[in-house]
Amino acid sequence: MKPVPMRPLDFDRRSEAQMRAAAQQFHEDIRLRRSVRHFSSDPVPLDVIRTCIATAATAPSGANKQPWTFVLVTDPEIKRQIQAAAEEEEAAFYDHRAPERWLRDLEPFDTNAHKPMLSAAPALIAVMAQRYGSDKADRNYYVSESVGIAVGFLLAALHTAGLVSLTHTPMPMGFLAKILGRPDNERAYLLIPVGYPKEGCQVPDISRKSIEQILVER
Ligand code: IYR
Repeated sequence: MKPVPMRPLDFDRRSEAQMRAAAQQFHEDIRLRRSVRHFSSDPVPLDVIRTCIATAATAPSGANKQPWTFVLVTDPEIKRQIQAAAEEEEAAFYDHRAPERWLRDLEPFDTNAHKPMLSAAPALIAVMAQRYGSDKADRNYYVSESVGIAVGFLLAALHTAGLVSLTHTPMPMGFLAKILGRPDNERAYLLIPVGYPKEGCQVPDISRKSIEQILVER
């Protein structure tokens, strides 16, 4: 293998005051992001979503394999098929698959097997993780870590652009690759409805853990 050519890093060192202000501003903005379950059907500018997906694709990944595909779904008939298949899995989850404790933990979130947001939201992004590349010998590494980081970038980009989203994980998600006609190396990782909140949209009044609860310094 020949070494990758190197080039200078594009980096402007900021003053500490600039760093503090930038860190604080990003925190103040991203803390307002919430998972939204009630979507308006207003159309969204798809070029904005494409730019957010391009942002996701700047994420670091194992050996720079970029083991992800983002399927942007806006076709009402495909959204309807996805909703029907997701609701079938979710019905089994809420009816008998989920252990008692799991259902109790979900109670504050007012979730159930009905997923109208999958048709109502103007766009769905199906995030696919590539288990391997062009063939099985073309290995990918740290796939779930890599795709998870890319999704973090995506959620932040969507929020920054002024859109709301939901990280939806119907289980199992095998139906997605099938409906979307994805190749065998791809597995559905997350399904993300994107759009505007429905008028009067409510979200659970929950808080995040404090910095003292989550930060250990040594
Ligand atoms: N996938 C189900 C259940 C669900 C599970 C967890 I963990 C959540 O944080 C939310 C929902 C559903 O989408 O309803």
